[in-house]
Amino acid sequence: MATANKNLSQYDKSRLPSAFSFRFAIVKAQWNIQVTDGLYKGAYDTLLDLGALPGNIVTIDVPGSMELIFGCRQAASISPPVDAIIAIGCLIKGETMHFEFVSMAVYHGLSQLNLTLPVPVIACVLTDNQLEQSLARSGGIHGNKGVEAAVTALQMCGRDI
Ligand code: DLZ
Repeated sequence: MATANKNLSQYDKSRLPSAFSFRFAIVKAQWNIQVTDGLYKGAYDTLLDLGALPGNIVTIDVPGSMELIFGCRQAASISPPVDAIIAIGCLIKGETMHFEFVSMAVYHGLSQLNLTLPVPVIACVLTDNQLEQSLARSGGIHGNKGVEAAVTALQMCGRDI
């Protein structure tokens, strides 16, 4: 899982389907907005680059990463339906156990959604010790995890349950 010294943002467009006919939701947490803005831009621009239409990308803002779970449930019920949902958040470790509890709860909640919703939910939630690590992965020296999430979302589109 280590990503040190790797740029995560490279993808080979020729090996991916077009996103033209698919609809996406991006659910974005406002905490650590500097980071989630960068992740959002990476995901949004990549979906466009892969052929998605701007009108087929729905954005839902939620306060913090804990609320991503509910936001994704909301996204799964919009009409016309979306084909994939990207959850964007950034959790940064503080001095208490809060980080551990929230990180576990968020990833557990998003996993549960993948077991219950008819649409895939892609987790793009950074869990870092320091802000600098998150900045490096949201458009910095380690690329942009939002780009990776958009590619993953496209790869998960069109799969019937
Ligand atoms: C409360 C809190 C803290 C301390 N840290 C973060 C964080 O680093 N990243 C994040 O996305 N959200 C944080 N939150 C807010 C919680 O996700 C949530 O919004 C509140 O606990 C209210 O449910």
